[in-house]
Amino acid sequence: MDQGKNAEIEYSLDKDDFTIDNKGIIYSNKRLDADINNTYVLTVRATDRGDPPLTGTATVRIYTENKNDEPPKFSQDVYTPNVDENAGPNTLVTTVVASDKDGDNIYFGFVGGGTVSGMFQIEERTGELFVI
Ligand SMILES: [Ca+2]
Ligand SMILES: [Ca+2]
Ligand SMILES: [Ca+2]
Repeated sequence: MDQGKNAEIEYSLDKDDFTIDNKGIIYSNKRLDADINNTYVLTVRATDRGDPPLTGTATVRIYTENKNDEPPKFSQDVYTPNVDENAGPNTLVTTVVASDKDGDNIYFGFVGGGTVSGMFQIEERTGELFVI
């Protein structure tokens, strides 16, 4: 085993989003967002102070764990379907569409609760809005 200077190791890595200190501890420089990127692959390098200096490398693969930090978003703020005035029961009025960046399942309902509002019913899973 090397003593003194040769035993001192300098660490570096190849991504700006992370820093490595002189003990080899890796820190993130920014908030990681699993919804944008759930894997970060870093190449870490250790260099000794020998003459000549020698280096070793390793790959660090970081998986970010998804949390439910994104609300569902509708495809439109306002939907303006037209329905025939004589539309009978079970007429499809429109389908509302929402997506969730976390990949969560989405359930539809009316504000105030429930899937029925006046003459209309919304399908909880599909977002289809019917006359009832
Ligand atoms: Ca997020
Ligand atoms: Ca998330
Ligand atoms: Ca979500």
